[in-house]
Amino acid sequence: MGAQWMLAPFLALLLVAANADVAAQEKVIPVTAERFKFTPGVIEVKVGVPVVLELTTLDRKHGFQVPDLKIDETIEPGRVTHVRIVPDKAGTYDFHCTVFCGSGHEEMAGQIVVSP
Ligand SMILES: [Cu+2]
Repeated sequence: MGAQWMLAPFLALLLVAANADVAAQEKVIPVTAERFKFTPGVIEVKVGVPVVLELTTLDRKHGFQVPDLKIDETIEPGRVTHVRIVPDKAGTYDFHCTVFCGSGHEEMAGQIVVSP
């Protein structure tokens, strides 16, 4: 014991800072799901700019599917589902809930708009 133990807390701090830095480079877009909508309903991103969707639910289990981007996730209560997107083509991509959640389930949908 001695100098090594004194250094340990500093090393830990440096690692945390490094991780925060990496995360800060990617734009995080929080998206909430609830009966029977997603907020925001329109997610705007840009070609070539990676984003991380941070999906959470306010009530029960829902799904998040974007067929054209091959994304198919579930959103569980108490959990955060991360979806990383690197848009490579401009366009409008529809998404919808895939877990039946009640009378408005069919309308639970939105769009990812990728601009050039
Ligand atoms: Cu739903």
